[in-house]
Parts: sequence; C-alpha cells; structure tokens
Amino acid sequence: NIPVIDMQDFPGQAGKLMDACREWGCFRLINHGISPALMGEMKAVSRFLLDLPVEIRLRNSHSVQGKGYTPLNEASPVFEALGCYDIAAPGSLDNFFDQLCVSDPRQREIITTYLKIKHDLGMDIGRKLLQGLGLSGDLFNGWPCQLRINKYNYTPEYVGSTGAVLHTDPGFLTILQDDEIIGGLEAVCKDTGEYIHIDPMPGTLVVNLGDLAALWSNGRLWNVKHRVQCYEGSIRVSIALFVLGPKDGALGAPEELVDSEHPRLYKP
Ligand code: AKG
Repeated sequence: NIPVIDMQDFPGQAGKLMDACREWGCFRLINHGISPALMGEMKAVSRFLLDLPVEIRLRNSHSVQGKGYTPLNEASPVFEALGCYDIAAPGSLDNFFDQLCVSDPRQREIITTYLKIKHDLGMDIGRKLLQGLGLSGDLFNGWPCQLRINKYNYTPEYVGSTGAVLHTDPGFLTILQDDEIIGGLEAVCKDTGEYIHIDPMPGTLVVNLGDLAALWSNGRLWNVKHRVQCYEGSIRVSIALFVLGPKDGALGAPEELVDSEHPRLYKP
C-alpha cells in the first residue's frame, strides 16, 4: 500500500515524506491533528448537506464549473459534489452556508473548525516540502484552497464500474478524507503502472500531489494518477481540500531547482 507519514514525527519522517512525494505522489497521513470525533462529525454534516433537496443543492452555484455543485451528469452518472472555492477568503464559507441554508451553528462550527485544521495542515505540508527540497519559506501562503464534498451514488448494479475517471489533480496537492468504509480509490504506481488499491484506514487522510507540484518542483515531485472504482453498491462520501495555486496563476520552478542535471521542464 501507499506510504504512511506520521505528522507528529518530524524531522524524523522528513526523508520518508520526500521519498513518498518523489516515488508515489501520494501517501497516508496519521497524527494529522483532526480528531477521529471531528472527522466523524464532518462526515455526518457532509451526508446531511448531500441529502438536502436538489433545489437547495443547486443553489451551491459558482461561476466556474466544478467549483460549486456538480450534479449527476452523463460523464459520471453516479458522482455529484458540493464545493466551496477559496475557503479562507473572507465571507466564502458564510456564502457556502447561506447557499445551502445551513442555519445550525453547530454544523457551521464543525465545517469551519475542520477546514481550519485541514488548511493549516496543508500549509505545514507545503513548508515541509520546501525544506525537503533544500528551500525555505511558506510556499502556499495566500493560495486559494477549495473544498469539495464528493458523493458516489453507488448501487449494486454499478459494481465494477468507474465512479471518478482516471485523472491527476490540476492543483498542487489534495488532502482527502476518503470514505472510512467504502473503498474504491486507486492510484497508478509510478514504477509498474499498476493500479494500487488505497484501502480505507479510518482516522487517517490521503494526500495526492497534483500537476502544479510536478511543474513547480521541475519534475522532482510526482503527480499521481488516480481514479475511483465502485466495489460495493453503497453510497461513498469523500471530503477533499485542494490546495490550488497562486492567485495570479504564475508559478514556475524556482532557480534552485533548475541546473544542468535538471533543465527546466515546463515553461512558467
Ligand atoms: C478527487 O477529488 O480528485 C478525487 O479523486 C476523489 C477521490 C475520492 O473520492 O476518494
């Protein structure tokens, strides 16, 4: 299975983290700071939101496709998702709550607290990646992060079919709370090209590196290809936070990561 990184064991696990990012482009996180209780509560609120009447879910709109509600569609007849773009921007989460008529302060608090910890975790991973490559600073500072709550409406007839097609994430990295019971997430092994089943491991998170990580690191970090299959005819829910990229869109490999052995792979 994919590497497991203990966030409480740094700098001890720094080498293991970098190996995971170079060789796998994905890993599991333990001791990440979100308690099992809060993960359970976030899952329950997510289920509640996804079960709201469709006319309410449709209010979770966004001018950019995929950043708000993604309804069931032909390309993906079982997949739908709710979204909130740039969760740390002032008013963004309040707008999300208002769209979905979330008036229960406890539900608002669960989502807000959960996302604050996940966001800080993302920033922390960014610093650790910089250090691991011999650089310093705050890589993800000010970058928009997007929440997406995914629902796979699996039925017994759907077993063996695809819930989310093979893709890489376009942003820098994704922190995912996968369903703690229903598996289906599969990553392509960089070495062999085989699908690796990322089996549920309750209480942990999955981190996937995206295209921007490969671009920025000049090919040192691997953007893992992954998909979600249907193994069982039960609803599957996952909660993703995407660390996207700088607001102005400009990101190239820093000079320190470009030399004669590592010529620039991507034009900024
Ligand atoms: C994504 O959000 O990019 C995914 O691939 C979702 C993975 C999952 O649902 O476990």
